Amino acid sequence: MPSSFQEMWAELLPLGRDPGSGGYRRFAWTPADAECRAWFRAQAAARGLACEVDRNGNQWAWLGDPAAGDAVVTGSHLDSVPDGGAFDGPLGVVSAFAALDELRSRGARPSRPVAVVNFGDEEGARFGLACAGSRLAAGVLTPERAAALRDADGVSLPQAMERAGHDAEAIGPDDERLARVGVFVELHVEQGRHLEDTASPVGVASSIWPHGRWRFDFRGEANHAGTTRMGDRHDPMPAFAATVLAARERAAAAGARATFGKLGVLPNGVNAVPGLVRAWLDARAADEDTLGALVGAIERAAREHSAAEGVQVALTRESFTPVVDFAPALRDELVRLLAARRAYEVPVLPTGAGHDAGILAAKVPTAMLFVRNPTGVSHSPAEHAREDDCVAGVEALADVLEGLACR
Ligand code: HGY
Ligand code: MN
Ligand code: MN
Repeated sequence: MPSSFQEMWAELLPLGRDPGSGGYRRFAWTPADAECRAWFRAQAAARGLACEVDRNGNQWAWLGDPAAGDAVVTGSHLDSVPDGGAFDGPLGVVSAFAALDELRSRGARPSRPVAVVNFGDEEGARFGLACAGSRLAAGVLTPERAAALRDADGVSLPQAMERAGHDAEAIGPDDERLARVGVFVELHVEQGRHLEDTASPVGVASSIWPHGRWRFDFRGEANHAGTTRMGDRHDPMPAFAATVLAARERAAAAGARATFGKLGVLPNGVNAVPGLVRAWLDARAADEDTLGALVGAIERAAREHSAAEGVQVALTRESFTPVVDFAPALRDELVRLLAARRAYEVPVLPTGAGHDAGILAAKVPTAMLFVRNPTGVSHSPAEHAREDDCVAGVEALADVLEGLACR
């Protein structure tokens, strides 16, 4: 293990960690996010890399001249889901700096600019839209729509950026910056157990499942829990509960995923029949037809159960990310580069998790490396990767950067 990895990891570990849960709450444009960004700047400075923040709040650390173009870029994100793990995102950023250190110790001399990037607000935990930083840069999220995104306190994304000291006037497509990127490689902890079932610490991504987020508003009539007869109620909760069960059944039958993981209830009183249940569905499948059919079936179930309970239901699609098939030529090149140096097989695997690499793939050649996760658990404090697998990840990333940038 390059000692720099352990040092960086140890410095980052306490930032934004909740002492109660042990999970991370590194939400975009909060003080915890600012601490992570300061950490990134310090790592860039320690290596003499020029650090810049782009118009959408993404951080870049440059080795070589950014304006030269055709850069080899690597990195990931530092923000987290509520009570997230230590690895989802940070492993890619720490490994990126460590891989640059490894290149230096190998005496490798890049002939192309190399950059480490920290994309802002990848998880969308605060404003509801994942990969906001890369979506803005790629023009997939417009500044107008970004201005309409609000956190739980009603603060908009641009307002939060301004409050954190970023000029949000300038947010929007960043073709000029993306045009400097010749290739982007994101290393990420695997969010599943595929690699654990193999002898390989590192794999290469083939594709990202299409996925999206849908908001369901079940509206009924708030009333007294003790005096309202069961037959007189317009209670959105049973309609919601039946929809959750339908979603589980349909997703299991389709080999897909459906999750209601976030919920708001009004008035949210123990002794009140709710007037509103607002629930967010995260749905994913291997292909868009299956996903469309799944969400359609869940919507039909929600409507049927709502009608039976005498409540209204409204559906809003808050985000959708189409299937991403990573460029086969680049993917194969990564496999070749690793196979030439490493003794293990290099599995090529799809993922159901979203990534900035998936957003960038529409604009630049993009690839991903996955590092083995012994339990597969992610988006939880229990998320883990073994230290020797993290070392293998750094070495693999260094192999890839050397192969791409030093020829
Ligand atoms: O939600 C996701 O798939 C990702 O981890 N942002
Ligand atoms: Mn994540
Ligand atoms: Mn991630």
